[in-house]
Amino acid sequence: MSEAEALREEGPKEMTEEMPPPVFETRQPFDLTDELRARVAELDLVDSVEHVKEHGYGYVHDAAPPEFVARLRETIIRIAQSDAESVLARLGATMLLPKDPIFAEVVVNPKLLTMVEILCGKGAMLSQVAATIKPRATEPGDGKGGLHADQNWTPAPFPVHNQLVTFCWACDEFNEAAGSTRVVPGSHRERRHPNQREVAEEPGVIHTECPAGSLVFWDGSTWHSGGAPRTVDGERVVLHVTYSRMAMRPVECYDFLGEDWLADKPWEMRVLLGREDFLNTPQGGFAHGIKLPRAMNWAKT
Ligand SMILES: O=C(O)CCC(=O)C(=O)O
Ligand SMILES: [Fe+2]
Repeated sequence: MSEAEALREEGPKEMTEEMPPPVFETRQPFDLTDELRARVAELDLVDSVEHVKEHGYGYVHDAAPPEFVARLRETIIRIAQSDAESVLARLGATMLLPKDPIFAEVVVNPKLLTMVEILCGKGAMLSQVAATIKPRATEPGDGKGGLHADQNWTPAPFPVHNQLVTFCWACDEFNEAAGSTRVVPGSHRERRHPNQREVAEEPGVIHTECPAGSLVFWDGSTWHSGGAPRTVDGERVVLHVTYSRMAMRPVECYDFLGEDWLADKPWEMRVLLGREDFLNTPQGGFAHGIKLPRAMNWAKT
C-alpha cells in the first residue's frame, strides 16, 4: 500500500479530532489568554514576562534543580570533547537534541515552553540546540563586533510579532568577568538589525547577570553579543536553545529529492528548495560556510 493509500485508509489523526472553531482576531504581543496568564503565575514567570516585554530580554530562574544543571554541564562538556576533532569544535557543539536524553527534557521544560508560546505563539518550532564552552581569554580585547539580533534572516523593520526566542541556560554564573552575554536593553523597540557603527561600538550594552542554573533569554529583535571575553579562570558552559514561529515554513517538503534529481536543474532550483542557505539541515547552522552569511544578506533584500 502506498503512503497516500495508507493515509486514506486510516485518515490522518487530525481529521478524526474535532474541528476547532475558526479564530478571526490575531492576538497582539503580550495579550495573554486567561489560561496562559494563569500558567505564567503558576510557574512563577510574571517577572520574566514583564522584563522581556519592557527590555527585550529576561531571566528564568529555577527551571530545573541544581542536579539537573550539573548533569547538563557535564553532558555538554563530554559531547563537545568527544565529538570534536579541532580545538575550536571542542568549544561548542550543535545538533544536540538526540545526543543525550537530557536535551529532550530541556526543550519541553514547562517554563521554557510557556515563554515560547508568549514570544512565538502556539505551534512554535525548535530551531537550534547548541552549546558553547568559553574558557578564560588568552588574548587582550573587548570582544566587540558581534552584536546581532537573532531573527537575523528577517528583514527590517521587524514585524510587530516576535519571530524567534533564544534561551541561554547558564551552567555557570553569568556576570561581566565570566564573559556573560551582552545585551542592549530596549533595542527590540528599534525593530531593525544593528548598523555597522552599532556593531563596532556596541553603545548601550550591559552584561547579563544571573546565578549558575538560571536562563537568560531574549526575543529575536534584541541586540546582543556573545563576544565578551572571560577574564576569570574556569569555563562558561552554556546551552543555547532557540525556537521560532512556524509561519514561514514551506507547505510542501521536497527534502527527499536528491542530488540526482537536482543534477539537470538550474541553480535557482537549489535556492527554491533551500539547498543554498544554512537553514533546516541535519548538520546544523554553522556547517555550511558562506551559506550562512549569504543568507543573512539575502534576508535583507
Ligand atoms: O554566547 C553568548 O553569550 C550568546 C550567543 C548568541 O548570540 C546566542 O545564543 O544567540
Ligand atoms: Fe544570538
